[in-house]
Amino acid sequence: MRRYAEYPELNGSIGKVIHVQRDANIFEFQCTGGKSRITILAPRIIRVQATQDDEYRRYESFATVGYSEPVPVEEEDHEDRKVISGEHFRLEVMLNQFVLRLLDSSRSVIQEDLPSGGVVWSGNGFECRKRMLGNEHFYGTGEKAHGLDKRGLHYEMWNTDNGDHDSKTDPLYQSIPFFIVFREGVAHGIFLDNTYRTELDFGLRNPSYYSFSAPNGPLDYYLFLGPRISDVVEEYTSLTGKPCFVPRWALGHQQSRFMEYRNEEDVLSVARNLRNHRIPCDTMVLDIGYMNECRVFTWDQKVFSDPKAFTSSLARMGFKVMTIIDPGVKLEDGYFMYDEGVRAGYFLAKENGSLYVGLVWAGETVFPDFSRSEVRAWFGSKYKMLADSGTSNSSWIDMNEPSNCIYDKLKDEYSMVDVVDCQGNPWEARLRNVYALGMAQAVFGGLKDAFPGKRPFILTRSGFAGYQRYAAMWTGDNHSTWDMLWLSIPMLLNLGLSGVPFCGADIGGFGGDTTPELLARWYQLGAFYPFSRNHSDIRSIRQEPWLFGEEAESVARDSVSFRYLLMRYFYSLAKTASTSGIPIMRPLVLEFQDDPATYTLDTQFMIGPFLMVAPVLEEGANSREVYFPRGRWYDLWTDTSIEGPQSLRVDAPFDRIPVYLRAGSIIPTGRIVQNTDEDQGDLVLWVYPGGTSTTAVFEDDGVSDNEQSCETTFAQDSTDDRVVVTIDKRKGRWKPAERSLVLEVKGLTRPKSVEADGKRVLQEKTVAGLEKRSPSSFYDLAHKTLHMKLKDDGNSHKISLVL
Ligand code: MIG
Repeated sequence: MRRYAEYPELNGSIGKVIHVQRDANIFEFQCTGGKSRITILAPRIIRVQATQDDEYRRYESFATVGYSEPVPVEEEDHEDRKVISGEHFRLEVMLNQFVLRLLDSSRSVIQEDLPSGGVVWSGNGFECRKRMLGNEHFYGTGEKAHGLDKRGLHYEMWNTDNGDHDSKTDPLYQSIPFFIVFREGVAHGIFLDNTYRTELDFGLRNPSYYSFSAPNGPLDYYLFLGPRISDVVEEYTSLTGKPCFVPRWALGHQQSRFMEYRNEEDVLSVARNLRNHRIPCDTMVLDIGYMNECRVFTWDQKVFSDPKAFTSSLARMGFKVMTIIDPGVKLEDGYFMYDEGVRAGYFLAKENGSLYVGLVWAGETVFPDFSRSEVRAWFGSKYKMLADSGTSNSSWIDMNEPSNCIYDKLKDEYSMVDVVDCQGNPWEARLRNVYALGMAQAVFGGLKDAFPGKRPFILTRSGFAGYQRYAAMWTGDNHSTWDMLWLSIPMLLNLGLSGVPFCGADIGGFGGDTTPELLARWYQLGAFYPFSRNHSDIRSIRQEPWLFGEEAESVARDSVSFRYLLMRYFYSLAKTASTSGIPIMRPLVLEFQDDPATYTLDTQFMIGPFLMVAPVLEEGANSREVYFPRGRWYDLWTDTSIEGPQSLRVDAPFDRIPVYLRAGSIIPTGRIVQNTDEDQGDLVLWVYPGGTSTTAVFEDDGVSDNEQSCETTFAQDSTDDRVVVTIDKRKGRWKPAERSLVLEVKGLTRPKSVEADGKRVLQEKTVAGLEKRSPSSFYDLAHKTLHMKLKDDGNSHKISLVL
C-alpha cells in the first residue's frame, strides 16, 4: 500500500461554471478550468464526464454495453446552483465552484464533492474527491483483498499476477473500478470507466473524503441510485452487461491439479476414484501439462495420443473435460499459431516495430492483441480444434493479466513498457487492464461458433469491469492457510456485488500443503462457492479428499453431495443472476440492509435469499459465533428454530458446517446425483414456515441457448395457525421429465388438516403410503416434517395446512 507522501501533487481544479447548455438529457458545463458533461442515462443512472481539453473520451468504452432508458428530467436555475432532477434523484451543481451534490428521492444528501472542488487535475490525470458524510461503508471494488468493508483502505487497479498474495496484498489479478457507498441504510454506486492505473481511496489518505483518480484517460464516471444495494448492482450490470448464464454442469464440482501428466491414467484414475468414493463431480480439468510443451491449441501426443478417445472414456464415466488456455503463443517458426499470427500481424509489437517477446511457460512467447476484433476472431476460431477432441464447451483462461515474467529475475528484460498498440501508441498504460477482457470476448465468440446454440463456460483469472458478460472467475493462487480460507468470503462477496456472480476460490488452497482439517473445512465452505473446484499447485501435496483419511473424505463427500442436492436452487439463482446481476453468494447486508450488525459481517453469508452459511474458519474450533438477523431461523441439521436478532455460539464439530434457513424459505432440491446430467427425480421443495415469500424454479436442458425453458413459481403465505403454499401454472416451453412434486414442510407439529386444491388429503401412516395415491401426505413425527406429494402436472395448485 502506498504512503500519503507518494501521492502526486494536484495542479488546478475545474474551477467555476461560466456557461450551461442543455440538449435533451445532456447538460454541458463550461468551466474556467475545463468542462463537464452530465448525462441522465436512465432513471437511476447519471453519467459525469469532464475534461481539460476538447474531447471527453478518445476511445470507446470496453466496459459498457450502450444501455440507456428514457427518463423525464426537470431543471431549475438558482442563483448559486443548477438543479437537475428525476424521480430517484436531485443533482445540484454549484456554480461558483463546480461541485456536485447528489440527493436521493427522500431529499437527503447522499454524495457531495469536496467544497474546494470535485474535480482536480494532475498532469494528464485527475482526481475526484467526495466528502465523507460519516458512517460510510464501501463495498464492491471487484477482486480485492481485505474484508468486506473497504472503509479506510486504498486500492490500485493494475492487473497483476501476484501468486504470493495474502489477505492484504494489492493490486491483484483484476480491475473493476466500481464501488458501492452505503450510509445509514442507503446505497448508491460509482463506476469510473477508465482503464488506466486508476486508484480508489476510501479515506486512508484523509479520513474526511474518499476519492477516485487516474493518471491518464477519460474522467468518465457513472452514479447509480439505490436505495437498495441490489438496485445499485442491477443498475451497474445494466450498464456493463448482465452476467452470462453458465451451463448447469459448470455449477457442478470440478477436480483440478497443476501437474505433469505421465499418462492418461493420471487423470482417469482420479476420475474413477471420485466415482468410487461417491464424491459428485462434473468436470475433470486439465492444466497446462496437457499441451505439447505449452503450445496453445495442441495436445501432448506422447501422453494423449488420441484425445478424442481419452475424453470419451471420461464422458462414459459422466465427466466433462475442461482445458486451460494461456494467451501467450510460443515463439517458434513452424508452429501454426505463431506463423499465422506473424503473417497477419496479430501480435503485440514494440515501438521499433519488432515483435514484443515475453517469457511464459512455453519459453519465449508472443501475445495476440485482443483489442482488435480480427485478432479475437482468429484466436477464437482455434477452439474448433479443442471441440473436435471432445473437450466441453468451455475454457479456463489463465496468465491473461498478461503475466509474462514468471521468473522474477527476468522481469525487467521482458517488461512491457515499450509495447505499442496498432496505432503506435503506448499499449500498457491504457490496454493492460483490458487484455483479459478482450481475451474472454475472443474465447466466448470462438466457443459460440464451435458449439452452436450452446452456452459457453469460461473461467478467467484476470479481467476488467464488464467481463461478467463472458466469463466466471476464480481468485488465482491462494494458499492452503486459514487466513485465505476466510479471505475467500469477503473477496467473493465483493465480486458478487461488482457484477461477477460466478466466482470461486481454489478449494483446499492452491499453494502450500493443506491438512485434513483445513481441507475438510474448505470443502464445507467451498461447496457453497458459486464456482466450486478443488485445485492445487504442482509444488504442493496432492489434494484429492481420499488422501486425507476417512473423516476428511466423508466431510468432502457430504459437502459436495449437499451442493448437488441443492443444485436446482443454485441453478435457479444462476439464472436470476444472469438477468438481474444479483449475486448467488450474498453478504448479509444485501438481504438485511436495515441491520447495522450486518454491515461489516464477512465470516458468514447467504446463498440466495434463504440459506445462511456460517463456516468454521479457525483451526481446531468446534463451535463458532453466528449472527442471526431479525426473524426466525431453522437449523439445517436439527430443524430447531432460533429467533433473531441475536448472536449465538453454536456447535460445529468437524463434520458439521452451521447452515440456517430463514423462515419463509422455499428451497427446490432433488436427489443427489454424481453429475448434473443425471436426472434428479422428484422436485422436492423444502418449506420452512413463516411469513410470505416466493421462489421461482428455472429449468431447461442445462446447456442450450434458446427459449426452451420453463419456470415454476412457488409462494408461501403462512401465519401461526396455517401454512399455505401456492404453485403457479408452469410457464415456458420446456417440459421436465415425469415426476412428482414433494413439499417437505419443516419444523411443524402434526397439522390438524391438510388440503390440496380445497380437498382434504388423508395423512398416511407410513412414508411408503405416499406412493399409494396422489395427492398424499405423511407426517414424520421424529423430524417434525409434513410430506405432501402430488403429481407435477404443470398446473396451478394450492396446498393448505391447518396447524
Ligand atoms: O504461473 O497453469 O493461477 O491455477 O495451475 C502458474 C498453471 C500458471 C497459474 C494459475 C494456476 C495454474 C497455473 N498457472
